Amino acid sequence: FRIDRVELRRVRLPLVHRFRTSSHAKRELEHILVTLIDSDGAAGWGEIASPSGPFYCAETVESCWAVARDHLAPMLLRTPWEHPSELPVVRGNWFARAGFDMAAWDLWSRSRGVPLATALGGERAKVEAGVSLGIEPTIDDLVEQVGLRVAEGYRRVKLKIAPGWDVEPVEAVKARYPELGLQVDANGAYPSEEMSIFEQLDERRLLMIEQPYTPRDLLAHAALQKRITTPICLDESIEEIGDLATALHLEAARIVNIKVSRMGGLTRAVRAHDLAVRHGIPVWCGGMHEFGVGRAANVALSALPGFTLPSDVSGSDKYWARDVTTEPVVCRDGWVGVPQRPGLGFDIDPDFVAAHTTRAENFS
Ligand code: OSB
Ligand code: MG
Repeated sequence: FRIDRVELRRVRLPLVHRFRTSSHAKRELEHILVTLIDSDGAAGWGEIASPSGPFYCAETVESCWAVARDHLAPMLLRTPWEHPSELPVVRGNWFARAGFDMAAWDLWSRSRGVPLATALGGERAKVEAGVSLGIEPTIDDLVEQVGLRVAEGYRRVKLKIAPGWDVEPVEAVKARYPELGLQVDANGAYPSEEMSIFEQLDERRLLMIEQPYTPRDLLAHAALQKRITTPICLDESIEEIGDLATALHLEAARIVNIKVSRMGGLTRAVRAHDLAVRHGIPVWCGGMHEFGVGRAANVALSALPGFTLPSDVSGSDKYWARDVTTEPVVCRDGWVGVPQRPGLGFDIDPDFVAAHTTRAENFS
């Protein structure tokens, strides 16, 4: 492939429901859509789903825009490739790279006439989806949110927790929905010495506890995993394949959340999947409130055999009144169908994208 033109668009959409994690709250999201146009005029789409501020990870929409504009786009314009794994690389900047990698996979799989899921090694026709619920003003608000999602058919719910919002909300949801699969995500909000909260949560039969401590403190996660029987799941800790190898060696987790954005794209997400599978570690696909483009990539990735736990690939309607794709991603009874069309399997809605674009730049 020879890329003749790269288009970058910052697209802003309002969330249907405010989302609050241990570190920040948001009402609208601005992601960067990447379009790669090859010498045959074919277009591949990718999404840079970075949060606006450096709270989940070090990247921001601004940093991604700068790296895409100053490095990734110019490097790609002068570097031909045959497979997405050959795209030029920079250090770090995973979210920015993920948008280019995704667009390359879209192009590549469409040129071969296969669905993206198949191109990645996926085998499933549908993937199980859960929902991730933010911190709500009150426990009643949270229980109401859980009720809405249960009524929609989701059978696995993840609750964001933070110091002061942990055992109580978990108890309340468990009491009201005892059959629901429940897991929690701290986004690294607890000090590495904190054990007692997790010992209390350990008695609540949770599916997993995600990222209790700060990302680089793998030793703290390993110490906690020795003390509790609930599996620890790592998210922010795993950016490079080497991070995963170290975490597995230290037994710092029994489950891994694989995010396309956090791993720098589908190529490395598949590698992380393969390594986890070799170690007998189940994985699931995490989300960054992706628009339809990134969501389609998450669905395709979740079709791989090691993704045996429900992924955060909820239907578009959980996030947006209308998505950037002509058809939304739909979840029925907790399942999302894997598209059978070549490539991402969704078409972009150009007018809707244009109407929500705050900034655009093209490179050739
Ligand atoms: O930690 O998984 C996370 C959203 C933004 C930043 C971090 C996380 C999340 C989610 C949302 O949990 C998952 C989704 O529904 O896309
Ligand atoms: Mg997480």
